[in-house]
Amino acid sequence: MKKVIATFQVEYLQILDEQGKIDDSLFNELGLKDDNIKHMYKLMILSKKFDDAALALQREGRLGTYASARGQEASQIGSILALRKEDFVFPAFREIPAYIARGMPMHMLLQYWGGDERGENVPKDINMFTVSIPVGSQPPQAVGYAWAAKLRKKNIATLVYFGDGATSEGDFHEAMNFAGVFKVPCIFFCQNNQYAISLSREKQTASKTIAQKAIAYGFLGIQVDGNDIFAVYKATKDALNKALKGEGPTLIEAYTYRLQDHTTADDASRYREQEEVEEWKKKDPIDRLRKFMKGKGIWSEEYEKGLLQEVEKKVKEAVDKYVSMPEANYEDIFKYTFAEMPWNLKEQLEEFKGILEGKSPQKTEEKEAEKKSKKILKMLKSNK
Ligand SMILES: Cc1ncc(C[n+]2csc(CCOP(=O)(O)OP(=O)(O)O)c2C)c(N)n1
Repeated sequence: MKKVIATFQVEYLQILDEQGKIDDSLFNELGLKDDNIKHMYKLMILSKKFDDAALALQREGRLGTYASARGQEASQIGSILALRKEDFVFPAFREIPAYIARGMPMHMLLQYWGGDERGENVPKDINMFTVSIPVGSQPPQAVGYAWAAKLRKKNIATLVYFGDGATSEGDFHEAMNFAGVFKVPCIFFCQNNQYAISLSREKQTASKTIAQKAIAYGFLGIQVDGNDIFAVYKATKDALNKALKGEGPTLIEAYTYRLQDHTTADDASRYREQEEVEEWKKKDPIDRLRKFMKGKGIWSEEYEKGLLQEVEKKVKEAVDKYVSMPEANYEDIFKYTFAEMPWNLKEQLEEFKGILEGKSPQKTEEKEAEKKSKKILKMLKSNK
């Protein structure tokens, strides 16, 4: 006998199209006031201006490298604004707009990309974890946090950001499986920006969508237009409400595009066509929201001018603060890794101090070996 025992479908959500036209009934459901929309727009512009400043600083040699989030502002700001302050967020490394929207001091973001560990000392009230460079390492942490919250009967959810590339990591699948089985209040938020450095989405996975991966783990996966801030906002709000009702996780695939290079160390023109980039520029999330606001009568040239002045001032203050900070202490690299420094890190710190004082590690090791052999000799002699 043969019969179909499972079928599935994946929903796609768009509320605001590329021309700035809205699906009225879906939009009205959101209950967003004009001020809420202006707030969204302001955060997107602020993120974009910060991005421009960071790229300029990197070119001047004042930042080590930088991972631009240009093009992904709607995905990040739409999702983070749908959460409550107490919901805890786990970023990957491209979540600058999300950090900004949560109120992270912007000079600290520059410190991080400038190699200064003080930038990783995220203020407690931001409720956001530190940057995760190892791809896919943060979903298990987000699931663990959410599970702990559930066991402690705390009414909070977590949201974890990751890219399409991270979905090929084992950690992602372990986290998804665990979340499905234990119904943890975790929102998996994949920014499918079409590339993992030079690897295209088609080469990343044979699945038609990333959203459908949730089905294998027993929960809902949805694809949203990641350049539509309202669709992202709705999908995240729905996922949050579901999580808080005890109905478990959701995977949201935000279908978007990275407009810049992977990082400043990359040259995207080596693996993607300029025509493709130009096509995606037409879908720019900021331009789209502006078109909508203009049609609604809540945007004007005058308003934009005032906004730009306000935002540029904020970015300049952050840059000035960053460049005038006292130099970082090398001990910070060791200090900000664990709440309490473990013995092996203490040893490394001491060794590093020694190097700075002019003792080469080899010399230190040789001295240690000499000390040990003298001790053994002494023991052997005393045994005789
Ligand atoms: C475990 C691991 N492998 C490889 C890398 C090198 N690396 C850094 S970013 C990246 C691509 C990540 O792509 P994706 O998850 O789609 O995120 P995106 O960069 O597109 O935001 C890779 C392979 C790394 N940081 N960690």
